Parts: sequence; structure tokens; C-alpha cells
Amino acid sequence: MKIKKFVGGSFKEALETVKKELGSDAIILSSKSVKTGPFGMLNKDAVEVTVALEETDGPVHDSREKASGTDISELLKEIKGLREEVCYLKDTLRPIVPTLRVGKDKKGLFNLLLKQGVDTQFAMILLERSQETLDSLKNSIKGDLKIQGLLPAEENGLIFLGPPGVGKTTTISKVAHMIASKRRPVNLISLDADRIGSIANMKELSQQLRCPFRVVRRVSELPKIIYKEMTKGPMLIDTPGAEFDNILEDIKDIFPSGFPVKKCFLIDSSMNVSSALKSWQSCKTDMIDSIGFTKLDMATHYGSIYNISMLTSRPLSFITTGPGVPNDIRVPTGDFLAGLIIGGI
Ligand SMILES: Nc1nc2c(ncn2[C@@H]2O[C@H](COP(=O)(O)OP(=O)(O)O)[C@@H](O)[C@H]2O)c(=O)[nH]1
Ligand SMILES: [Mg+2]
Repeated sequence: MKIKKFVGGSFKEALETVKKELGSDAIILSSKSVKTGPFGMLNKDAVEVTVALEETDGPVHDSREKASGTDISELLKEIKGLREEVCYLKDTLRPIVPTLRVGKDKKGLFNLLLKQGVDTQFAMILLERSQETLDSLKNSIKGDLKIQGLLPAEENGLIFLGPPGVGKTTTISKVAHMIASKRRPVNLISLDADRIGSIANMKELSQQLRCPFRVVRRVSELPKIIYKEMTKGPMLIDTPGAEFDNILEDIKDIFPSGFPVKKCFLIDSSMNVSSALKSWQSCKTDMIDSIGFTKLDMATHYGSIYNISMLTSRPLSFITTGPGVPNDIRVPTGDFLAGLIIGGI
């Protein structure tokens, strides 16, 4: 490419000269007003137009022209070299910086997932399996979520495990109301004998629902009650938060042929993923049948629901959406949950 400057009395005049000399392929790069005159005396108004023209094999007219042409082609060569280097670097870094795998057309969705707290690796895998639309992404998320619901609670019952304060006692009240609303008798049991508050709560609940309530200190007391009462209705068993691993250990020892009540581990959705996973990993995870997410009303985003569902690979029993008994609990549809995970869309 060569660059050349043309001066004319006006822009139109300069342009005509350009056309005459270089034809209509010349590209106008810039124009400016200048002063010209004979013998270097700058006293006449004029317009200087700078144009570029693709270099042909024809003769080069003057030395200045040759210099600019060389400069540009040098520059282009350098840009080409840099571009090759960037491509090479990208290829080299791809295994180390995997986000480079996300194509330009999916970058927006990728950023959306990260903003919602979805783990980077999970976000990449999701996008590899999705088209570049929000609907397609939502469908991929939906396909990954397993929702079991509260049927096991209605059949034989549930034992609730999880760290202190996650919402076990409150959730038992909600589930007990749900079962009672279907005119089914329910049995309440608490292994949290030392917590006066939680015992008082359960006692009040049993009075409201007119259902039996027992406080037991040890898992070894459970078989007699469970096998005697289970035929009368599902068991809802509350546990102390600090000892869930010991309780699971005891269950394994005392019920060698299997515990007849499903075990549901509660996770506070407003906690960060690493803290939530720390409590999950500190228990005998292989013994857990399902998970429940509490305190969705306190969470600012819901990507962690996807992360934890994938990492625990347990089906979801329910979500709780506030402290209110009995209403703040629901079994979400996959569509609802997927929408929540991508930011309530
Ligand atoms: N905002 C909100 N608070 C909840 C929810 N579930 C339980 N809580 C509150 O969390 C606190 C601890 O609940 P609790 O049932 O005693 O937890 P536990 O120690 O696991 O039995 C109580 O103040 C509950 O009212 C929920 O879904 N949302
Ligand atoms: Mg409790």
C-alpha cells in the first residue's frame, strides 16, 4: 500500500487530481486546510488530501512515496506476525486457561453463569452442551437437576441432617403440616434432646397436629419406635446439628440391613459453596438419599444450587423460601429451578 498527499485549491480540486493520477481505487485517509504559495511563501488557502492506494507492480514515482509505501507494508507485516503470535499463544494457553474454549457467541451466557455463582468448569461444560440461546442453556441446566420431591417423606418419612441452624427443626414443621394437610397421621421424633428450644417447637407442633412426639437420646432407641409406629404413619426425625456424622455412624451400626427412613441433608443456600461443601463432606455422604436447600430468601444468587447439586449428585427433596411455617417450602419444577439458577429469567 502506498500513501500520497495531494494539494488543491479546494477539496474538490484536490480530489480531481487524485482521481486523475491514481484512479477511483484510492482511499481518502484524511484532509486538512493548508497554506501554499510560490517560493515557499505560505500565503494561499489550499486543501491537502492524504490518500492510500494498494501497491501494484508498476513503477514507484518518487522517493517520499516509496518510503511511505515501505512503512505501511512493514507495519502490515508486523501486524500479521503479531496476530500469528497471539493465535499461537491462545493455542498454547487453552489447556491452562480453559475459559479460552468459550466461543465469542457464548461469552455473554458464560459471564451470566459466573455472575450467578455457577462454577467456571460447570459453566464451560454447560455451554459446550448448549446452543447460544438462554432457553437452550436453561434446558441443559434443567436436564442436570434431579428433583425427587417429598414422596419419600409421605411414605416412610425423613430424617433431617445438617449443620446447626440450617433449618432442620423449622423444615420438619413445614413437612409435618404438608403431610397432615393430606389427612395422614405423622410421627414426630427428636434426637436433639439437649436443645430446649427445638424440643419446645416440636412439642407445640405435635399439639397443633395432634400427632405423637417422642424425644430420644440415642439412635439405639429408634428401632423399637420405628418398627412399632411406622405402619401408623411416616416418621419425621429431627437431629442435633453438631453430631450428624455420629448419628449416621450409629444408624449404620444399629440398622445393618438398612434404615427404613430416607436421610435428607439440608444445605443453607445463602452460604458460600465451600462452607456448604465442608459440612457435606464431613458426613458419611454415601448414606444420604437426598438434599434440601433452605433459606433461598436469604441468598443473593442461586448458582450454588447448581454447583452443589452436581457435586453431591443427590436428588432434591425441596427448597425452603422463608422461616414461615407452614407455607415457606416448595418442591420446585426443574424449569423453575433452572430459571432461578440463571438469575430469575
Ligand atoms: N430466612 C429463612 N430463615 C429460615 C429458613 N428456615 C429456617 N430459618 C430460620 O433459621 C433459624 C434456624 O432454624 P432451625 O430450624 O432452628 O435450624 P436447626 O438448628 O437446623 O434446627 C431459625 O431462626 C429459623 O426461623 C428459611 O427458609 N429462610
Ligand atoms: Mg433444630
